[in-house]
Amino acid sequence: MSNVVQTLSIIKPDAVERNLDGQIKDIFLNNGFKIVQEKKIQLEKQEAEKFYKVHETKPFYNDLCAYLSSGPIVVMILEKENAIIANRELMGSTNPQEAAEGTIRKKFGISIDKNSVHGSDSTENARIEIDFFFKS
Ligand code: IDP
Ligand code: MG
Repeated sequence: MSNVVQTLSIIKPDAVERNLDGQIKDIFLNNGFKIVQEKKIQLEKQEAEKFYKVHETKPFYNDLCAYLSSGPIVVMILEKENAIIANRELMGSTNPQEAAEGTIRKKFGISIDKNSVHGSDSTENARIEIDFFFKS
C-alpha cells in the first residue's frame, strides 16, 4: 500500500546565507520529493521559540532560537512515499560530523547548531509544523 505523506523541511540560516538553498532543493527533487509549497521568510525570535518549544528545557534552547531567527530561512512542505523518514535519512544525523556520506548535513553542515536543515520527526509533528508555517 502506498504511504505518500508530507513533512516540513527548513533550510536554516547558515545554508541560506551561503546560497545553498537551490542546491539543497535540487537534492530533494533528485531524491523523489515533491516541493508542494515553499516560502522564504525570517522568523521573529518569539516565533522560533514557539516552533522549538519541545526543546525549551534544553541548555541550548536560547541559542537555538536566536540562531533560527538570525536570518532568512526557506520553509517547504515536502511530499513523498514515507516522506518523514525519507527526509530524516536524507538529512543525516543532527551532528554533521556523525552524519553519513551523501547526506545533506554531511555535505553542508558546519556544526551541531549550524546543521543546514530541519525535518519533522514524526507524523504528529509534521502536521503541527506544516500548520505552523502554512495554515492560512
Ligand atoms: P534534529 O534537528 O536532528 O531533529 P533535535 O534534537 O530535534 O535535532 O534538535 C533540534 C536542533 O537543535 C538541532 O537541529 C540542532 O540545530 C540543535 N541542537 C541539538 N542538539 C544540540 C546541542 O547539543 N548543542 C547545540 N545545538 C543542538
Ligand atoms: Mg528535531
